[in-house]
Amino acid sequence: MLTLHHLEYSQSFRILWLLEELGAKYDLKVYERDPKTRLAPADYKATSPLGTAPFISDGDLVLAESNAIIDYVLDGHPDSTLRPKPGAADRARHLFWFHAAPASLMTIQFMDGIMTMLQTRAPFFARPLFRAAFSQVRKALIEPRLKRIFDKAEDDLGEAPWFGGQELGASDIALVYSLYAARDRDAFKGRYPNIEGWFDRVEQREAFRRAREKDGRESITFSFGR
Ligand SMILES: N[C@@H](CCC(=O)N[C@@H](CS)C(=O)NCC(=O)O)C(=O)O
Repeated sequence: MLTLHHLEYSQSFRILWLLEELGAKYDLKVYERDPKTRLAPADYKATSPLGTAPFISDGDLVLAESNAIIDYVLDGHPDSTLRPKPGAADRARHLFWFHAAPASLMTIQFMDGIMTMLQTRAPFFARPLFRAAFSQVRKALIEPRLKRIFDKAEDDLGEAPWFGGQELGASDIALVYSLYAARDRDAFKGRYPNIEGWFDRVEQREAFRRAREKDGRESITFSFGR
């Protein structure tokens, strides 16, 4: 039986939602973050191949990396519509958003998070210097890149309801954590109506609601400022 090792407030929420969408049979093990470091606890780090969340175990297999897990799980559900097949109209759109999620969007958000962390953890007297330097980097690199991604998301969701195209896809699941993280920081309000509509559609899905219930936390995402 496949076991999802789910770390609270983490990217492993994607896999929880995926498994619920598929109606898959699985065991769920939920781990709390270390109260001091806010990282994964020691027993999680000891078993996860990269020390990160998510990871799954399935018999002798232990697998990390969200998108590798999504592909592995979907290989076991060949009739699922979550991955448009080669040649399908939505195939390229699926590939783009499925890969943009970790490669372009998450990377930038992670850099931004690290800067927030450095800013809040720097010695008090050094904080203004950090803030000034990071503000430059945010203006020159982080904000324009995020804007390009969100503008494209807004355009694409004007053409079809899901990142996967006409149907919910694995790309929607791959993007969910990043988009909630951005929404938690007020990235969309009033300026991105199609993205806001996507959140409404996501939250109407029974499987998403079940995943939220099993997760049991007040928010999906982790805040680096916490
Ligand atoms: N590229 C990886 C990123 C994994 C990752 O950074 N996960 C975070 C959770 S949001 C984590 O494990 N944080 C806790 C820690 O580093 O101890 C994936 O998509 O699975």
